[in-house]
Amino acid sequence: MNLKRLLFTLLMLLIAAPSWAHFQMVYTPQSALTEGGAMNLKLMFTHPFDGDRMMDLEAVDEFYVIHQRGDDEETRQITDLQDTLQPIRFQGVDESVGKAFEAQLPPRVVRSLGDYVFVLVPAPYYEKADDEYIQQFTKVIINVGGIPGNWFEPLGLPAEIVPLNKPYANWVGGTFTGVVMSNGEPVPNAELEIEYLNFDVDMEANAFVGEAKIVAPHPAFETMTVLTNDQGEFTIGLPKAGWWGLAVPDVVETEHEGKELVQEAVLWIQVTELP
Ligand SMILES: [Cu+2]
Repeated sequence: MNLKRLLFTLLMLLIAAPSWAHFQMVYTPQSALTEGGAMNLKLMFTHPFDGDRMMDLEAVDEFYVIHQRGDDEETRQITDLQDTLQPIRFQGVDESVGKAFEAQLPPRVVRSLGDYVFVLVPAPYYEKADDEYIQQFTKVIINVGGIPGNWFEPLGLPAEIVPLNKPYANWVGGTFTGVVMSNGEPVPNAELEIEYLNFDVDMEANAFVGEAKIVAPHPAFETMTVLTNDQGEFTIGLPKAGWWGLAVPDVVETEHEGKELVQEAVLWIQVTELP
């Protein structure tokens, strides 16, 4: 193979590279609920656009929900959910299988009206390719009955995306604005990665199923990127109904077991078709 041919082949390999963005998921089918009750959530580590190459979620450091109704802080309640977790295996469309967890919430957890901010802090994940650990602070926000609550409240996490629009009430064609924070301070010029959850989730089989909803014309459309402004804010358009994952890599660089640990922020938002 001559050099020109070799370079061309390498270039094609690069172009064909699938999306590398990792997204921790906390999945439930519907974020805007009319009434409370028992809930099932799936916690898996994956590439949501490709729905493949499942990664192992070995352990959970923290999993809790903060509930509030209206601006009444007296209604505020933090519930630890570690004891609702059961290990499962979750399968991607490429038949890769990753360790994951399922949370079976009894009816008392999501019971009254208002917002429920779920926070997952996975144990650091060792990424062999980069010889470093990754830890994604992941939020998903559920509402019951339309009474708002604490959806916009910064939690002071090391890496966090704070919504400036209700994450559970978005129309197709609308926009979503948020602010990237680290320990309650905005992070300017942060790179925000955006991926669409491109497959259905089979809640019984613990698997991504069906056909890809979007076929990307080019790899740059699989993981889209936007930078935060000097106040740490970003705005994205919402072109399609479904779940969209927002992730900010490398918010904090620290150490874990003698290796580099990058702490990252993830927020999931749901977009609804106009009737
Ligand atoms: Cu990856």
